[in-house]
Amino acid sequence: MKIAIVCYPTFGGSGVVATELGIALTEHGHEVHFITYKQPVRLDLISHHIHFHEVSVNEYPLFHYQPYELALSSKLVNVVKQYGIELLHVHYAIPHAYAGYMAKKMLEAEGITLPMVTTLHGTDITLVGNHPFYKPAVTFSINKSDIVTSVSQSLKEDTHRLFDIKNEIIVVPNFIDMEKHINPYTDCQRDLMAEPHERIITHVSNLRPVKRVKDAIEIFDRILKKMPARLLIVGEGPEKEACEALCVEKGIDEKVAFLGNSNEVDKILCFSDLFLLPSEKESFGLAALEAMASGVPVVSSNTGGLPEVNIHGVSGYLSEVGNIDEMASNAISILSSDDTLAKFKIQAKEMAQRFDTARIVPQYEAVYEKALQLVI
Ligand code: GMT
Repeated sequence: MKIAIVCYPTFGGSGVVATELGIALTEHGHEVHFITYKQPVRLDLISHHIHFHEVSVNEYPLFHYQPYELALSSKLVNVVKQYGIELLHVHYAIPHAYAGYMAKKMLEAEGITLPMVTTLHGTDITLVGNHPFYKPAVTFSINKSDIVTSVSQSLKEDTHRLFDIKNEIIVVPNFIDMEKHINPYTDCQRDLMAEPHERIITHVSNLRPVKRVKDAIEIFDRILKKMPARLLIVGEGPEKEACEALCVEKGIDEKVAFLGNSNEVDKILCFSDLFLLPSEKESFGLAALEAMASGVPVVSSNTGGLPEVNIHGVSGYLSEVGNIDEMASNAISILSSDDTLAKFKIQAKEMAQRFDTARIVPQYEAVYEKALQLVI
């Protein structure tokens, strides 16, 4: 099948999932065309079945806001016609489902039928999409999608609660290639980051307020009072400065490393003992799944889709959002004994197996088949 994928090309989970999906689809014999404003960060274009089409928006002084949706829908029309695309899969409703629907209608006027699958990822529904500025357009474009999927049961329920959605929402969870997480590193280079007796605790996110990175620092501070440890914070975002200041204020700044955005998260996870994800909202928590796949237990909040991923008492622990004391005591209970830590590491990996690429990508292929049938 010739599939066009529209996504955000950044480090965000939705872009990562879209990219990994595209790559996996080419391994199943499909031809995939990524259409976005920059080459996705996880895409290295090594296969001739993968194409990347850049959407450019010309600056024009009249425009206070550049019309990206217009450029995207025009690009979609051109790519669909030039390459004979059979199906469009848009990740993240805003503005991709909207632009996709416009492209679909423009093509329809030329006698070309293009089924559109929209995957909802989280903030497009729970944070941004339900703002009155966007809600009518988001509701419209979700309802006009041929098939809608969500990355967790929790996000499906949130979508029905927050929007008047007429069509069925199919849950297709995010996934991880477990084969790539059979630890390929003989030497994790742990000694670059910590002393042998220190536990390594990691947090990976876009450092936005919704991630509650300061809670992660508070949890780490409590762990540090019980055992030697290091905290690695991976990612860039608006909370970074305030978090750095909090570490200085607590006198723990020498124990915390801010590593910035990284394409080598798996290498960092390779030597991590525990992953912290105390988010306010999290439709799925791909970062938690990536940690689990690397055998890193997760202490997280119990918001959104996290309980579907991180299993309490098995792959880690869940607590109410903001319950820093409980999260710290759960972290300490995992980290205090080598045996307990080893048990949680094994169990984290086992729980990640449920989301192996081999199990989930065929679910997307089934969705595509269904979408094709719908428009015949
Ligand atoms: O977490 C973010 O702020 C980024 C956001 C995105 O759109 O890339 O992540 C969302 O989609 C991910 C992939 O499906 C999910 O794993 C994240 O849980 C979800 N984030 C939120 O719901 C806050």
